[in-house]
Amino acid sequence: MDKKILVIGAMGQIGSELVLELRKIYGNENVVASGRSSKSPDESSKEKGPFEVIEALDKEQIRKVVEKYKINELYHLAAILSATGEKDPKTAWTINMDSLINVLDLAKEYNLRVFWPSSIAVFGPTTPKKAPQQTVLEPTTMYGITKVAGELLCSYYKDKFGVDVRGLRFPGIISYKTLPGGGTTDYAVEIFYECIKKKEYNCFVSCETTLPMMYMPDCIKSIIQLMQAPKENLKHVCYNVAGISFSAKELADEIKKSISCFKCSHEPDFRQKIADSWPNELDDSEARKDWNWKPDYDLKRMTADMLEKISEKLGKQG
Ligand code: AKB
Repeated sequence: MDKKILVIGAMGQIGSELVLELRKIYGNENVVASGRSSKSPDESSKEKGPFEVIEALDKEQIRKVVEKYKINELYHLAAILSATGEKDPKTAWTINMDSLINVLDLAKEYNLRVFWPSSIAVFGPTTPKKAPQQTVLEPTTMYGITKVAGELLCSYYKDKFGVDVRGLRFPGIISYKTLPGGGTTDYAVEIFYECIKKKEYNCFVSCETTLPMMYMPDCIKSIIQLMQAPKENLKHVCYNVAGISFSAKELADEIKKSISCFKCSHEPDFRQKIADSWPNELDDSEARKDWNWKPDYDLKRMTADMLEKISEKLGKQG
């Protein structure tokens, strides 16, 4: 059957790049992008294919689009991330959970295959620092709580109603096209912009803070591969996927190899506590075994590409 795809949250960091890739694979007209507002900083998703305004808390609005385009696959990317979630935990709970249950209900009704991103935020201080696939999930952030509850909800809909829902526990995602918004791992993107613009960056986590990260091309590849995998190969609803783990200092040092005058200082704020509660690394052996996952980018390759692309974007030479 031909895919008819809807992406909710298409204007965000992952959505803006995922829509382009899905349109390349499945055809522009078969991928409907959607965002909360018709006014968006990124016009490219609208120019090349269908675009609809969707507020993910409004189930009937999603239903109308599912019916209009005869959607059979839905990517639900709209969410409040960890740092913003700590400022307004109740709103984070409402947006993350109510939108997910809306999507899962519609998936049950219209037989949709669903992609939903989980996160390393499902882990907490009691998780081993190299987080296994199956381990203790005791997060200390509201965002993490919504991701654990979301994983359980996805499993419930899969087991009870047969919904084909698939998820990935993403590390911090590094990219240059669309900025991340409100996450703890955002420093790993900000550092590149500040380096190109000012040759200095005051990082909001300590130099030894080490977190799992992933470059956007690997993130997009992991989503596409998971969604194309035969259903019978998938043993978990949400898989650990690893990319690159490095400390803030290791990242700054790698940048200095290209821009020797770059200076990185550290002034930890409330996000340090969130970062400290997360693992340093992910064990993604189950993803490798079940659907052949393997990332392409290491720290060196990712850093070189980010510096080149952001210099181009800002019209400066590194
Ligand atoms: C965040 O920092 O909140 C996100 C995440 C790791 O899910 N980037």
